[in-house]
Amino acid sequence: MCRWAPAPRPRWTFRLCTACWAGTPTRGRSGRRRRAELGFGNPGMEDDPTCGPILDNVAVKKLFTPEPAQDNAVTNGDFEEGPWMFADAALGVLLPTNLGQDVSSLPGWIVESDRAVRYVDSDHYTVPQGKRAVELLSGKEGVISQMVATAPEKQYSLAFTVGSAGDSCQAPLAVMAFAGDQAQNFHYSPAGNATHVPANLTFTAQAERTRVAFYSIYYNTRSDDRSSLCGPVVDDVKVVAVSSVAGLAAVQFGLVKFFLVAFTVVSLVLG
Ligand SMILES: [Ca+2]
Repeated sequence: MCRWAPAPRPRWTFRLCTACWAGTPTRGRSGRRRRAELGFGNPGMEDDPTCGPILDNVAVKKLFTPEPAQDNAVTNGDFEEGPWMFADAALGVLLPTNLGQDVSSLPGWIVESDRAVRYVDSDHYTVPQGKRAVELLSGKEGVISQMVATAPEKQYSLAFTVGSAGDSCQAPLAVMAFAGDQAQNFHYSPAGNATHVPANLTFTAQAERTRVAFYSIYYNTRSDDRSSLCGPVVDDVKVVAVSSVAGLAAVQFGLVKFFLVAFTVVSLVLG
Protein backbone atom coordinates (compact mmCIF):
# COMPACT_ATOMS: atom_id res chain seq x y z
CA MET A 1 0.00 0.00 0.00
CA CYS A 2 1.15 3.51 -0.70
CA ARG A 3 -1.97 5.46 0.14
CA TRP A 4 -0.11 8.73 0.56
CA ALA A 5 1.42 8.67 -2.88
CA PRO A 6 -0.69 9.87 -5.79
CA ALA A 7 -0.73 7.61 -8.81
CA PRO A 8 1.89 8.82 -11.27
CA ARG A 9 1.01 9.78 -14.76
CA PRO A 10 1.66 6.76 -16.98
CA ARG A 11 4.28 8.65 -18.99
CA TRP A 12 5.53 12.13 -19.47
CA THR A 13 8.21 13.66 -21.58
CA PHE A 14 9.80 17.02 -22.01
CA ARG A 15 12.05 18.60 -24.51
CA LEU A 16 15.10 20.66 -23.88
CA CYS A 17 17.53 22.57 -25.94
CA THR A 18 20.90 20.89 -25.55
CA ALA A 19 22.70 24.20 -25.07
CA CYS A 20 20.11 26.32 -23.29
CA TRP A 21 21.61 25.81 -19.85
CA ALA A 22 24.94 27.02 -21.16
CA GLY A 23 23.31 30.29 -22.11
CA THR A 24 24.26 30.10 -25.78
CA PRO A 25 21.83 28.06 -27.84
CA THR A 26 23.52 26.21 -30.66
CA ARG A 27 22.10 25.28 -33.99
CA GLY A 28 22.62 22.25 -36.17
CA ARG A 29 23.61 22.25 -39.82
CA SER A 30 20.07 22.99 -40.80
CA GLY A 31 20.07 26.08 -38.61
CA ARG A 32 17.53 24.56 -36.26
CA ARG A 33 18.16 24.07 -32.59
CA ARG A 34 19.21 20.56 -31.69
CA ARG A 35 16.83 19.09 -29.17
CA ALA A 36 16.74 15.90 -27.18
CA GLU A 37 13.66 14.20 -25.85
CA LEU A 38 13.69 12.62 -22.43
CA GLY A 39 11.04 10.20 -21.33
CA PHE A 40 10.22 8.43 -18.10
CA GLY A 41 7.62 5.74 -17.64
CA ASN A 42 6.35 3.37 -15.00
CA PRO A 43 6.76 -0.21 -16.23
CA GLY A 44 3.92 -1.22 -13.90
CA MET A 45 5.76 -3.84 -11.87
CA GLU A 46 3.97 -3.07 -8.57
CA ASP A 47 1.22 -5.26 -7.20
CA ASP A 48 -0.78 -2.19 -6.28
CA PRO A 49 -1.67 -0.23 -9.44
CA THR A 50 -2.04 2.95 -7.40
CA CYS A 51 1.64 2.83 -6.45
CA GLY A 52 4.66 3.81 -8.45
CA PRO A 53 8.23 5.01 -8.27
CA ILE A 54 9.00 8.60 -7.34
CA LEU A 55 11.01 10.63 -9.80
CA ASP A 56 13.07 13.59 -8.65
CA ASN A 57 16.32 15.45 -9.28
CA VAL A 58 16.73 15.05 -13.01
CA ALA A 59 20.08 16.20 -14.38
CA VAL A 60 21.58 16.27 -17.86
CA LYS A 61 25.35 16.36 -18.16
CA LYS A 62 27.37 16.97 -21.29
CA LEU A 63 29.96 14.20 -21.56
CA PHE A 64 33.31 14.32 -23.25
CA THR A 65 35.68 11.51 -24.12
CA PRO A 66 39.15 12.10 -22.67
CA GLU A 67 42.09 11.52 -24.99
CA PRO A 68 44.20 8.53 -23.97
CA ALA A 69 47.56 9.42 -22.47
CA GLN A 70 50.53 9.09 -24.80
CA ASP A 71 51.79 5.95 -23.08
CA ASN A 72 48.38 4.47 -22.18
CA ALA A 73 46.02 2.98 -24.76
CA VAL A 74 43.00 3.05 -22.44
CA THR A 75 40.44 5.83 -22.77
CA ASN A 76 39.12 7.16 -19.46
CA GLY A 77 41.05 4.46 -17.62
CA ASP A 78 40.79 6.40 -14.38
CA PHE A 79 36.98 6.60 -14.73
CA GLU A 80 37.07 10.28 -13.81
CA GLU A 81 34.68 11.15 -16.65
CA GLY A 82 31.21 9.72 -16.22
CA PRO A 83 27.58 10.46 -15.48
CA TRP A 84 26.42 13.28 -13.27
CA MET A 85 26.45 12.47 -9.57
CA PHE A 86 24.29 14.37 -7.13
CA ALA A 87 26.05 15.43 -3.95
CA ASP A 88 23.78 13.21 -1.86
CA ALA A 89 24.05 10.17 -4.15
CA ALA A 90 25.18 7.90 -1.33
CA LEU A 91 24.41 4.78 -3.35
CA GLY A 92 26.44 5.82 -6.37
CA VAL A 93 25.03 5.65 -9.89
CA LEU A 94 24.00 2.35 -11.43
CA LEU A 95 25.14 2.02 -15.03
CA PRO A 96 22.98 -0.35 -17.07
CA THR A 97 24.13 -2.08 -20.20
CA ASN A 98 24.94 0.10 -23.18
CA LEU A 99 25.94 -2.73 -25.48
CA GLY A 100 25.08 -1.84 -29.05
CA GLN A 101 24.53 1.81 -28.26
CA ASP A 102 26.51 4.62 -29.84
CA VAL A 103 26.89 6.56 -26.60
CA SER A 104 28.15 5.46 -23.21
CA SER A 105 27.55 7.32 -19.98
CA LEU A 106 31.02 6.06 -19.04
CA PRO A 107 33.05 7.37 -22.00
CA GLY A 108 35.33 4.79 -23.54
CA TRP A 109 33.71 1.88 -21.71
CA ILE A 110 30.96 -0.58 -22.51
CA VAL A 111 28.75 -2.12 -19.86
CA GLU A 112 28.17 -5.23 -21.87
CA SER A 113 26.24 -7.33 -19.37
CA ASP A 114 22.57 -7.53 -18.42
CA ARG A 115 23.32 -6.41 -14.87
CA ALA A 116 24.47 -2.94 -13.96
CA VAL A 117 27.74 -1.84 -12.43
CA ARG A 118 28.02 0.97 -9.90
CA TYR A 119 29.78 4.27 -10.54
CA VAL A 120 31.10 5.47 -7.17
CA ASP A 121 32.61 8.68 -5.89
CA SER A 122 35.19 9.40 -3.21
CA ASP A 123 32.67 11.37 -1.10
CA HIS A 124 30.77 8.19 -0.27
CA TYR A 125 33.10 5.31 -1.13
CA THR A 126 36.75 4.39 -0.97
CA VAL A 127 38.21 5.18 -4.39
CA PRO A 128 41.74 4.03 -5.29
CA GLN A 129 42.62 6.99 -7.52
CA GLY A 130 41.06 10.39 -8.09
CA LYS A 131 37.39 10.92 -7.29
CA ARG A 132 35.63 8.24 -9.35
CA ALA A 133 35.85 4.48 -9.86
CA VAL A 134 33.66 1.51 -10.80
CA GLU A 135 32.36 -1.10 -8.38
CA LEU A 136 31.68 -4.41 -10.11
CA LEU A 137 28.42 -6.06 -9.03
CA SER A 138 26.65 -9.34 -9.74
CA GLY A 139 29.65 -11.53 -10.46
CA LYS A 140 30.19 -12.33 -14.13
CA GLU A 141 26.87 -10.68 -14.91
CA GLY A 142 28.44 -7.22 -14.44
CA VAL A 143 31.05 -6.72 -17.14
CA ILE A 144 32.80 -3.59 -18.35
CA SER A 145 35.03 -3.66 -21.40
CA GLN A 146 36.91 -1.49 -23.84
CA MET A 147 38.62 -2.01 -27.19
CA VAL A 148 42.10 -0.50 -27.16
CA ALA A 149 44.52 0.14 -30.00
CA THR A 150 47.41 -2.31 -30.08
CA ALA A 151 50.12 -3.46 -32.48
CA PRO A 152 49.93 -7.14 -33.47
CA GLU A 153 52.57 -9.42 -31.95
CA LYS A 154 53.63 -6.73 -29.50
CA GLN A 155 53.65 -7.32 -25.76
CA TYR A 156 51.60 -5.13 -23.46
CA SER A 157 50.91 -4.77 -19.78
CA LEU A 158 47.35 -4.36 -18.54
CA ALA A 159 47.76 -2.63 -15.18
CA PHE A 160 44.97 -1.58 -12.84
CA THR A 161 44.09 -1.34 -9.18
CA VAL A 162 41.57 -3.53 -7.40
CA GLY A 163 40.24 -2.74 -3.98
CA SER A 164 37.38 -2.35 -1.56
CA ALA A 165 34.78 0.39 -1.86
CA GLY A 166 34.59 0.64 1.93
CA ASP A 167 30.91 -0.30 1.88
CA SER A 168 31.04 -3.31 4.20
CA CYS A 169 31.24 -5.69 1.28
CA GLN A 170 31.87 -9.24 2.46
CA ALA A 171 35.13 -10.86 1.40
CA PRO A 172 36.47 -12.38 -0.71
CA LEU A 173 36.79 -9.69 -3.34
CA ALA A 174 38.32 -10.64 -6.66
CA VAL A 175 38.33 -9.51 -10.28
CA MET A 176 38.65 -11.50 -13.47
CA ALA A 177 40.63 -9.47 -15.99
CA PHE A 178 40.77 -10.11 -19.73
CA ALA A 179 43.21 -8.78 -22.29
CA GLY A 180 43.00 -10.37 -25.71
CA ASP A 181 43.30 -14.12 -25.27
CA GLN A 182 44.67 -13.78 -21.73
CA ALA A 183 42.57 -13.99 -18.58
CA GLN A 184 43.56 -13.99 -14.95
CA ASN A 185 41.88 -13.54 -11.60
CA PHE A 186 43.17 -11.06 -9.04
CA HIS A 187 42.19 -11.18 -5.39
CA TYR A 188 42.12 -8.12 -3.23
CA SER A 189 44.38 -9.05 -0.34
CA PRO A 190 45.14 -5.84 1.50
CA ALA A 191 48.39 -5.40 3.34
CA GLY A 192 48.06 -3.25 6.44
CA ASN A 193 45.59 -0.43 5.93
CA ALA A 194 45.78 -0.51 2.13
CA THR A 195 42.35 -0.20 0.53
CA HIS A 196 43.52 -1.32 -2.88
CA VAL A 197 46.33 -3.28 -4.50
CA PRO A 198 47.97 -3.10 -7.92
CA ALA A 199 47.37 -5.81 -10.50
CA ASN A 200 49.07 -6.59 -13.77
CA LEU A 201 48.37 -8.89 -16.71
CA THR A 202 50.86 -9.21 -19.55
CA PHE A 203 49.59 -10.16 -22.99
CA THR A 204 50.65 -10.29 -26.62
CA ALA A 205 48.32 -8.43 -28.95
CA GLN A 206 46.88 -10.48 -31.78
CA ALA A 207 45.32 -7.62 -33.71
CA GLU A 208 45.22 -3.85 -34.06
CA ARG A 209 42.47 -3.69 -31.47
CA THR A 210 42.35 -5.68 -28.25
CA ARG A 211 39.47 -6.12 -25.85
CA VAL A 212 40.13 -5.57 -22.16
CA ALA A 213 37.38 -6.45 -19.72
CA PHE A 214 36.64 -6.94 -16.04
CA TYR A 215 34.04 -8.66 -13.90
CA SER A 216 33.77 -9.69 -10.29
CA ILE A 217 34.46 -13.36 -9.65
CA TYR A 218 32.12 -13.54 -6.67
CA TYR A 219 28.54 -12.50 -6.02
CA ASN A 220 29.21 -10.31 -3.01
CA THR A 221 26.71 -8.72 -0.65
CA ARG A 222 27.14 -6.26 2.18
CA SER A 223 27.78 -7.64 5.64
CA ASP A 224 25.30 -5.28 7.31
CA ASP A 225 22.19 -6.45 5.46
CA ARG A 226 23.49 -9.53 3.57
CA SER A 227 21.35 -8.62 0.57
CA SER A 228 22.61 -5.41 -1.06
CA LEU A 229 24.91 -6.15 -3.97
CA CYS A 230 28.50 -4.95 -3.84
CA GLY A 231 31.88 -6.02 -5.15
CA PRO A 232 35.47 -5.08 -5.88
CA VAL A 233 36.38 -1.61 -7.09
CA VAL A 234 38.46 -1.21 -10.25
CA ASP A 235 40.36 1.95 -11.11
CA ASP A 236 43.41 3.39 -12.87
CA VAL A 237 43.39 1.02 -15.85
CA LYS A 238 46.37 1.24 -18.17
CA VAL A 239 47.55 -0.68 -21.21
CA VAL A 240 51.21 0.04 -21.81
CA ALA A 241 53.68 -1.48 -24.25
CA VAL A 242 56.02 -3.74 -22.34
CA SER A 243 59.05 -2.07 -23.88
CA SER A 244 57.88 1.19 -22.29
CA VAL A 245 57.46 -0.57 -18.94
CA ALA A 246 60.91 -2.11 -19.28
CA GLY A 247 62.35 1.26 -20.19
CA LEU A 248 60.78 2.92 -17.21
CA ALA A 249 62.01 0.14 -14.95
CA ALA A 250 65.49 0.52 -16.42
CA VAL A 251 65.44 4.25 -15.77
CA GLN A 252 64.24 3.69 -12.20
CA PHE A 253 66.92 1.01 -11.68
CA GLY A 254 69.56 3.35 -13.11
CA LEU A 255 68.54 6.15 -10.76
CA VAL A 256 68.65 3.83 -7.75
CA LYS A 257 72.08 2.57 -8.82
CA PHE A 258 73.33 6.14 -9.31
CA PHE A 259 72.24 7.23 -5.83
CA LEU A 260 73.78 4.10 -4.25
CA VAL A 261 77.13 4.82 -5.93
CA ALA A 262 76.95 8.50 -5.00
CA PHE A 263 76.12 7.62 -1.38
CA THR A 264 79.08 5.19 -1.27
CA VAL A 265 81.49 7.79 -2.67
CA VAL A 266 80.32 10.45 -0.21
CA SER A 267 80.67 7.99 2.66
CA LEU A 268 84.25 7.14 1.62
CA VAL A 269 85.20 10.83 1.26
CA LEU A 270 83.78 11.74 4.64
CA GLY A 271 85.48 8.77 6.20
CA1 LIG B 1 39.62 7.13 -10.58
